[in-house]
Amino acid sequence: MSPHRCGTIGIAGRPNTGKSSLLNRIVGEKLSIVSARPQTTRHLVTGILTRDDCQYVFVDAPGQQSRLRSSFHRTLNRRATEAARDSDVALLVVEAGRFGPEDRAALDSIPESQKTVAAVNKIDLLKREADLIPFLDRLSKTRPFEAVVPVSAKTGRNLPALLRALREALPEAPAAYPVDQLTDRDERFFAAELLREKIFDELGEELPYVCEVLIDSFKEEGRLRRIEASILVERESQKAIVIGAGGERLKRMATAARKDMEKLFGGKVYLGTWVKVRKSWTDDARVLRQLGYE
Ligand SMILES: Nc1nc2c(ncn2[C@@H]2O[C@H](COP(=O)(O)OP(=O)(O)OP(=O)(O)O)[C@@H](O)[C@H]2O)c(=O)[nH]1
Ligand SMILES: [Mg+2]
Repeated sequence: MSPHRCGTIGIAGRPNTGKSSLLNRIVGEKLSIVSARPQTTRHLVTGILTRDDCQYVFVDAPGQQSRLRSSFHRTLNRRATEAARDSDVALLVVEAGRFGPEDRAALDSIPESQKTVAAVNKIDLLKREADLIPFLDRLSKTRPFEAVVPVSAKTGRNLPALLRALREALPEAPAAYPVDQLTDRDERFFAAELLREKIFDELGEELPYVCEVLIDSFKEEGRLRRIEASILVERESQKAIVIGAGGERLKRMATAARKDMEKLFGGKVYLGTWVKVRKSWTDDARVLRQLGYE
């Protein structure tokens, strides 16, 4: 029998390549929030896949970016690089047919000595499959990857090949987590994240980046989870936009978030939401600490 392997896989790549989508697809649960906008992920989120011969401990991370420079965004960039650096294997996620300066910067943040597997995601979007081969060739020349694997997080295509390649690169070790454990984050964390995802879905270009979610209270009453959450914004004008005319937008976001929470937690949820102004929280050390960014 082949030896049991176990280790951490730090996911890296520029924003929006589908890192979180890939993690969710692999573990089969929506653990890491996804949006069409870049810079959705802000925290390190662990997702664990346990197989007979291997336990894969994935760590999703924020995409590396250079546009925003507040102390909050600098913290995100630090997180983007530490996951890949501190893991047994780095998993670089790029988009099929695209390898630009931001991808290059993400790759360069992974030390040369680190074992790295490249996943070429979104192959379902390729118009001509034939274009893939030269792209894989070019990517292979940028670094001696352990493997370069084309995949689609959306359709699930070729994920078994990616898992095989990752397993090969992981150390021989017994499982580090119980077989039924999916993550190291608690329900409180996912409650905040799922509400934050709806902010990305609902709000225009800039607003999601100055919004944060704080869980003020999380109580289990029998089979009901009673959750009170605050959405932080930086200005009164932003608060009005988040709430929307007659409170419609806030209500829509809260309903969508509650439904996702009920699915993930497997039980009824009551969700109360407030919008609060915290001036310049993206540069306020006290608020950042409270949010877990320091
Ligand atoms: N067509 C297609 N779309 C995908 C695929 N994977 C991800 N997406 C979409 O790409 C967008 C970004 O996905 P995310 O998973 O949030 O990307 P990310 O790399 O985690 O982004 P950040 O957290 O911002 O760094 C979303 O709109 C996804 O639905 C894929 O395989 N095919
Ligand atoms: Mg993400």
